[in-house]
Parts: sequence; structure tokens; C-alpha cells
Amino acid sequence: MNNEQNQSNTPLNEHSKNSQLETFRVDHSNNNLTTNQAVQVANTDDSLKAGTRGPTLMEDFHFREKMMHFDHERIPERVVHARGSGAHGYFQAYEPMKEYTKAKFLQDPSVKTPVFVRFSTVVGSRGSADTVRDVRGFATKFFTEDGNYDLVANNIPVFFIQDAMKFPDIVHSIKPEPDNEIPQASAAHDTFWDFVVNTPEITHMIMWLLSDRAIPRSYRMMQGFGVNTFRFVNEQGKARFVKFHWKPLLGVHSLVWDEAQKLAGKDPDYNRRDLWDAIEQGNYPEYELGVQLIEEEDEFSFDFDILDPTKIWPEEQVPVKPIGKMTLNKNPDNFFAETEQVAFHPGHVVSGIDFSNDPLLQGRLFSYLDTQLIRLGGPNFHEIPINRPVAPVHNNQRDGYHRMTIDQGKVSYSPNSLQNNAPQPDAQNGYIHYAEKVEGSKVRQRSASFMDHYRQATLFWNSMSPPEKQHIIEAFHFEVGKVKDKQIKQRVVEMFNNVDSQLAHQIAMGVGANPPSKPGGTGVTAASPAVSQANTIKDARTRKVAILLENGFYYPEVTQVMHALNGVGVMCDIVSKNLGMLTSFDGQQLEVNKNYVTTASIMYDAVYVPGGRKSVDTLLTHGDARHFVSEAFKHAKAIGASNEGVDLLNASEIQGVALAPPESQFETYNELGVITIRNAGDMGYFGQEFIKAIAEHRHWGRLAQKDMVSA
Ligand code: HDE
Repeated sequence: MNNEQNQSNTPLNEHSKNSQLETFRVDHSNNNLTTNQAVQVANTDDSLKAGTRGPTLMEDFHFREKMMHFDHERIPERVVHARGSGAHGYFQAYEPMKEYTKAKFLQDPSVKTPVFVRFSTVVGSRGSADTVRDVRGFATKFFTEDGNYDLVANNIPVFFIQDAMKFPDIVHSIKPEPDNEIPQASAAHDTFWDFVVNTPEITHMIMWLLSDRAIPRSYRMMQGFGVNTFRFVNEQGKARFVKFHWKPLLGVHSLVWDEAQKLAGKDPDYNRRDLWDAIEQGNYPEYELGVQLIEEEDEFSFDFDILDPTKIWPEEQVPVKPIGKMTLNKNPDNFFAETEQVAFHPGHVVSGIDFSNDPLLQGRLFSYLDTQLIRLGGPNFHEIPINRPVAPVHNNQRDGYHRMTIDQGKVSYSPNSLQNNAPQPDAQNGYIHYAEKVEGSKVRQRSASFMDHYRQATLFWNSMSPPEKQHIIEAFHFEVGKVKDKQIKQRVVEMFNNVDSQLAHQIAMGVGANPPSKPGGTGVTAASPAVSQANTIKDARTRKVAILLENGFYYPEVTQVMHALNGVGVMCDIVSKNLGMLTSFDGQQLEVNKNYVTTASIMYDAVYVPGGRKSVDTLLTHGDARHFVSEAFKHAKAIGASNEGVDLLNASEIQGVALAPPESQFETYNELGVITIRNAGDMGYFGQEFIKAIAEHRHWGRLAQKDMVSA
């Protein structure tokens, strides 16, 4: 318990939170076993019995305590966002933001503010798969010198509903159906689509949910959006509307649906593992924080309501100003203590950050505090180590379940004279709510300015590249294809006809519904290039390549390419039929990292098949090796092959791509992300081209060819 720690005079720094947590950490590795009362234990395998075959005795305090604690290990999972992964790190502002906000952690570029981030899926339970189609949560707790600030964001910038009142309804509809609790972590069922067709405001969100955004390649490669409109307030009391954005430095990238579904079986921890491994390897995820700002006087200057959480502020209209960078550089020590017990709340704000009247945000301000009471068992959850501010806490709140602070003295009220009225409010430095003028009649009504539900959905559709559009159509076919009620399917077609007629026709075709009954569309022809992933950063760093190898490979060739890949931060695994050592053509050895049963092409961003007659001849006899290459091709991944390695590509289902023929000399063939070379001594140019192809993430030019692959 460390108010003392909190009060230390060390200025806030990157390590402030870690030092606080250090006082709670316990290392059990070199100690004898004790009970919770610190009594040493002599035997923990056998209960105390009356005779070796007799009943267990009540006085076995060790048994009772051990079993009692185990019986109560579980706490309720979060009602939404149950499955998550956390990481520690720090945030650094780029420049003083004084003009816009007095928030202290946004002023001094030399200060590293500690943060804890939790990424999550929304719908599935705690043990569900990572790669399901879903929104991802991206919640950040900043431990600032002015107290905790939580930016509780999602990876999609809009929301399903406009008013918090409907949150229990949307969540009930998307969760597994209540009679049989099917399906897990999926929107592809009748109750959800029933809710959709009866809720026009959901249209824009569905476009995002069915896009590639909902199956991120990595938590390190997705954006975060505050969604709701907040306010920045500066020292002079001037306020501006603000929306928050996280932008990953590695760009925004996604899986493909077939891959995501297979991963849910082969590695349900895919995103969690990726984050953990990256941090362990020193590949620290980095995100730039940006803000969109709108002057108070421009509140009504847009053709959408800036308080409507089903709308974006198109970046082309309101640019995102980068204001700082977050780096995640430490994995938690204990999942439960940190990732499970962390409690976020959009109402945890610091001076300089305030709310707007966004009706979704207003409701969130109740829900997050309330939910912690049941989840964490009482009002003292702020004392759990991960939730403790590093700034000092002083108030007259007392007692409650699991109170840990030992509050000294007699005074727990205000005003008081026994303690000179301490702890005292400070009118100068205390949080002052922005004095927005409000007046109105009490009504249960939605503003007329919230009633345009389709125009931004069309804007999003217009902004998609052809492969992104194709993925959305296929997602409709999957999600609505699983709906049993025919009337709901037809209503989906009519509903999305309001967005775009072509889209509605395509949906109808795939789900066995009739084409829309009337002409469709909103007439919006504009696009917002910023929302398309086609325009994102391309970077090979931290990507994973599988190298398919058997005995008899060319050692210099493999090592030269590996060296080039490692040189730009690409990670390599040698994949073979069996684990153990492989011997090259000239007697050199390399260790196999994974075999076909412990991995698959879906775990990699790219595949490379090096030469070596014997190695490739063996690969050609392995269906798993041919499938590996075919599947990577189907998923539009970069594929490289050198010398005899090209023969494996020829034997796989790679379609319609010119590969280096046996007689070609040194020339690197590069078609649709398939890079091949024959009779090569120097692998330099090949390596460069392969790295470029990996950085590209996926090669959508293959759209037609890849669909021919049966993988
Ligand atoms: Fe949440 N949300 N939410 N949400 N939300 C929760 O709080 C809620 C919304 C978001 O990693 C819950 O502690 C309501 C938008 C994230 O611990 C709960 C409404 C956005 C997380 C809750 C929304 C979010 C939550 C469940 C509509 C993006 C996980 C557990 C009015 C800006 C935080 C908990 C973590 C979690 C309520 C809408 C993001 C029940 C009522 C919009 C990232 O309080």
C-alpha cells in the first residue's frame, strides 16, 4: 500500500508505475511452501486422515484453506471485452499542447508517462479465440502526475448505436443465443441480424464490422479510436471538441477470413501470442496518438452531428494532428493480477480533458464504474495494484470490501476543524468541469441531426479498394448466410440497398435472397481515402517467414537470405517434417524450429523455399509442404523460391504466375508477390525483392488466381 510511495519526491518517469508494482511482486522460486498464514507446510499431497483409508479430518487447516481458495479463484468475466491481453509501456508527447489542453502529460516531451494497455475482443468469453470477426478494444491507462487518465478505445471509429440506453439490447442480440448458448464469439446468427434490420443507425458500423478491420493481423497493426467526442480545455478555459486516434507505426493490416477461421482452431491465442512474443523479442509495438479538433463555434458546420457516435469526422475534412507516441515494452508478470483486474473507465479523466453530450458517452460514464463493483467485488478496486494511480490519493472515502489503505486519524469528513479541513479541495489545481451552458426540456428523444444513417456508410463503401469491397461482400455471405430466418435475410438486402445498390445485389446473390425491390444508394460519391487499409504504411519489420527445408539444402543460399531478412527485422522459422537438426548439401547444420504438425502457413506472413536438389525432392513428396505453399498463395502472402525450390511452387496450386524457368540465369522473377530465381549465386537482389513483397503484406492482384486454389 503505497501512499508513501505515491508521495515520494521522484519526478514522474517511465518507471514510476513499475516501481510501485514492485512493492507488490512476490518471487516464490526459492522458498518453502507455507499456508496463507505463513505457517510452513510439511506435506501438500495427502490430506490429514484418520487412518490411511479413513475419512479426512476437519482439523486439516492446510487442506481446507487450499481448497477454499481454489473454490473461489474465478471472478465474473467482463460482460463485454472478456478476452483480452495487456502490456506495459510509456507515452511521450511530441510537443507542448498548451494551446489546446492543460493536461499535464501532454506538455513536456521529455516526460515518459507510464501506461498499461489492454487489447480485447468484444463478444466472446474469456477463453474464446482471438481471430474471430469482431471489434477489438484498445484501452489505455495513463498513470499521469495528475491522476489516472483512461482512453478506452476500439479499433473501429464508429459504434452500433447512438444512445447508451440500447447497449444491453445490442449486446444481448450479438452474444450467444440464450436458449442454447450458440454461437460463441460470432455475429453470424439470427438474433443479431434481427436486431440489425430493426436498427437503421447500425448501418455504418456493420460496414466496418464486415470489413477487414474486424480481423486484425496483430494488435500491433491496428488503429485505436476514442469513438466518442470529448473536449480539450486549455488553461484559459477555452474548449474544443476532440476525437482521439491511435495509429500503429507498422501500419494497419488484416488477416483473410479463411485464415482467421483456421487460426481460431490451430492457435486460438494468435493475437495474444503475437503481442507477447513481439515484446519478449524487443519488437516493441508503437502507436502514434493523434487528435482531431473542432472549434466550439464550428459545432454545426458539418453535414453530420459531431456528437453522433455512428459518424466519423472524415480525416480529409478534419485532419488528425499527431501529438505523441506510445511504446509497449513490458509484458505483465501475472495475467490475473494485471490484465484481468485492470479497470478502465472513460470517466477517468484528468484536468484538460472533458466530456461532450454524446449520448453514448454519457451512458458509458455510468456503466464502467458500475460494472467493476460486481467484477472486482466492491468499491475499493482502485487499490488493486494495477489500478493504483502513481499520484497520491487523499480523501474521506473509507472502508468497504477489501480495503487495504490504513487511513490514520479520526477525521473522515469534510468540513472539519480537527485537521484544518484536510484533505482540502483546491480550487486552483482541482479538476474543473467545463462550464458548458445546457438547457432544455426533459425528453426521451433523439435529435433530428442524428437521423442520417446511410450517407457515411456509402462514404465508407466508396472508400474501399476492390479487394476490400470483395471481402465485405464475402463477409455478408458468411454472416447472413448463417441466418435461418428468410425474412431477416431479405431485410438485410433492403437495408444495405440504402447504402449501395451494387452491394445489395451482391449480398442478395450470395445469401439466396431476392435482389432489392427499389433503386438504392444515397447519392454520396465522395470517398475518404484515410479509411482504406490499401493506403496504410507498408513495413516488413517483425513479419514472420517460414523457410521450408529438408536435408540436402544449400547452406549459403539459405543463410544469405535469412541474414538479409533478419537485417530488416523479419523473423524466420525453419519448418520441416520433423523437429531436430537438418544437414545441408555440404555438411552444415541448421535446427528446425517447427514441424508441419505444430505450425501451418497461416502462422506466417510469407514462405520461402530455398534450393538444394535433395531437400526439394524430399519436399515434393510431402503433401504438407505443397499445401503450405498453396495455402500461402491463396491467402495472398509473399512467396519466395530459389533454384530447385521453384520446383515446389510448380508442384503446388500456384496459378497464373510466371515462375523462373530451369534454364533462366540470375534473373529475379517478381509476379504478384511470388519471387523466384534460378541458377543464382548471389541472392542479394532476390532478398531485396522478397523483403519488398513481404512488406506489401498481401498481394491482392492475385484475386482471380487465388480463388482457384483449393487450399
Ligand atoms: Fe465499453 N464497456 N461500453 N465501449 N468498452 C466495457 O466495462 C459500455 C463502448 C470498451 O479492456 C465494460 O470494465 C457501454 C464504446 C473497451 O477492460 C462495460 C457502452 C467503446 C472495453 C462497458 C459502451 C467501448 C469496454 C465491460 C455504450 C469504444 C474493455 C467491462 C453506451 C470507444 C476495457 C468493463 C478493458 C468495456 C460498457 C460502448 C470500448 C460494461 C454501456 C463506444 C475497450 O462497462
